[in-house]
Amino acid sequence: NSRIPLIAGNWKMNLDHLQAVAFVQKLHWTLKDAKHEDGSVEVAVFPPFTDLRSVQTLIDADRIPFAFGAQDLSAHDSGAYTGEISGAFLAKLDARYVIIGHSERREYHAESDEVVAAKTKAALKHGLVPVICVGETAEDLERFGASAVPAGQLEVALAGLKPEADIVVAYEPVWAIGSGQAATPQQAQDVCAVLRGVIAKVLGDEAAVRTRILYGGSVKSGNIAGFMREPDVDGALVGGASLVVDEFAAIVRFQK
Ligand code: G2H
Repeated sequence: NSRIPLIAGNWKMNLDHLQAVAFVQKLHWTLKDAKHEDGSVEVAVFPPFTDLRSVQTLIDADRIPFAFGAQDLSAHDSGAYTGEISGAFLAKLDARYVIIGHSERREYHAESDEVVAAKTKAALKHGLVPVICVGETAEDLERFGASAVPAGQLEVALAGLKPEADIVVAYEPVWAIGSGQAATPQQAQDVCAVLRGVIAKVLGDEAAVRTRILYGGSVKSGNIAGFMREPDVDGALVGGASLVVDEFAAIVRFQK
C-alpha cells in the first residue's frame, strides 16, 4: 500500500510552551538523519493549546519537518462558548491535525459518539485532518469482544462525510492506555482490519485503502516493530513515550 506511516505524539497535559520549544528542538536534532526528512514517515506532535503558537513559530523558522495538531477542538465555529477553541483558529496556526474523541475526552468530558461526529465535521470544514480515536474498555472487551464498540464508534463518526474526506483513525483500546500493557500486534491488526472495513462500508473502498489507521496504547520503542509489521497498522498514537526524546525518536526511526 502507499500509506505513509504516521507517528503521532499526544503530549496530553504535559510540557508548557517553553518546555515545548526545547523539546521540539531536541527531537529535531535527535532525528537529524532519520527517514522522516525524506517523507517516508510522517512525524506529528500534539501539544497543549497554549504551546501551539510557539511550536508553529519554531517549526516554521527552523524548517523542522514535523506536523503538529491540537488535542481537541470545538464543534462550533465561533461565539459564546467559553473556554472552547475553534477549528478556524487552529487552521490559522497552520495546524494540520486535530485529535478527536480521545478516550480521556470521552470519559472525563462525557464526549458522546455524536459529539465526536460533530467535531469531526468541524475539523474537516476548517481544513484540518481529524484523528478520530475509537476503542473499547476492558468491560466492553469482556462483553462484546474487541472490535464491536470501536467499529460502532467509527461508524457514527464517519456518517455523512464525503468519500474524499481526509481523515486518520486511531484504534486505542482503553485498557491499554497508559497502563504499560499494550495490545498484542495481532489484537491491534484484527481490530484495525475491522475498522478499515467500516471505512469501506461508509466511505467506499478508495477511502479505506487511502486512510491511515494508527494503533495507540502503551506504544514504546520496544514494541513498535511488532505493530508496524501488521498490514492494517499504519503508525502509532504515542502518549507517555512521546514525552521522552530518545524514546519517541526511536519509535520514529523504526521503519515499516
Ligand atoms: C493512549 C496513548 C496516546 P499511552 O492514550 O494517545 O497514551 O501511549 O501513554 O498509552
